[in-house]
Amino acid sequence: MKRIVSIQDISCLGKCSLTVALPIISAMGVECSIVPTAVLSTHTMFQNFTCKDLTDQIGPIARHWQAEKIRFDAIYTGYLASAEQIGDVCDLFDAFKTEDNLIVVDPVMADNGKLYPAFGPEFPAEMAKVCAKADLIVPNLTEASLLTGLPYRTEYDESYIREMLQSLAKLGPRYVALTGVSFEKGRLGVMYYDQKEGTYGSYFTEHLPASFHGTGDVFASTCVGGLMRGLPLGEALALAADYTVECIRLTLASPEAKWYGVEFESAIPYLVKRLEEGK
Ligand code: PXL
Repeated sequence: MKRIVSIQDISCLGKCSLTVALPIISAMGVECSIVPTAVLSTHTMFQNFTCKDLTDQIGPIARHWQAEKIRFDAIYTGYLASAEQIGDVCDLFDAFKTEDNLIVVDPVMADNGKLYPAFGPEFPAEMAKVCAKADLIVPNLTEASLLTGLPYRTEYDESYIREMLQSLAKLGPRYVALTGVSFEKGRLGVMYYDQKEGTYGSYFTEHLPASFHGTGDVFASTCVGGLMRGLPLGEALALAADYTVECIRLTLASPEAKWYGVEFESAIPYLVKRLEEGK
């Protein structure tokens, strides 16, 4: 069985980050170790959330694992709690990177044109250092704009997305997948770029008329799980997009769920079936 480590926060309520990554990656038949970057009462879209930053645990956890000669098939980072812990996360990458494992960075920090409340304007430059060490990054358009300095647009064409992908690739990662891309009303998806081969790909699916918290984490977790199950990047991204849409579809009936995340649990049988069909 493949083993990965996911580095992101525990939001105790409001399905996102580790409370989403763990069950999804486990359901995909991949062992998921964790390094919690912080413990929060809820994600940061709630008012008055509590947050205990766990920066001081990252180094000791990594050193213990090194002493135990632990190896990971992938390292997957999501929400990092502070600029202070960026150096520790980069050190962990250096400690566990091998010739054949994969570093996947979801540079979680912003959406809809705005940084998340816990981050200051210096944070995107710090996140760029994490992206520089990745094999694959999966930003949304807001994060991509903050990482590259290119303008954030809600109306664009394919040349803007290609420019964004190339600019992101200059940060370092071989593969870049931009999420939340839409060239046509009613269709939403992902466009990706392989810097080494100079090739592009895309996958679009239904754009359902709702947005829920935590869907970026559902997408990234599924993509990592798919890659670990041996899917090529384009298929892992397509599975991630399809599963995310399925989760949203199942959640549409309860619109009060907006800040509480999607019903990814109910869609797990769909995910497992898709994996089985791909064999
Ligand atoms: O879903 C991304 C995410 C993860 N963790 C925390 C967040 C957010 C987005 O707001 O606040 C704590």
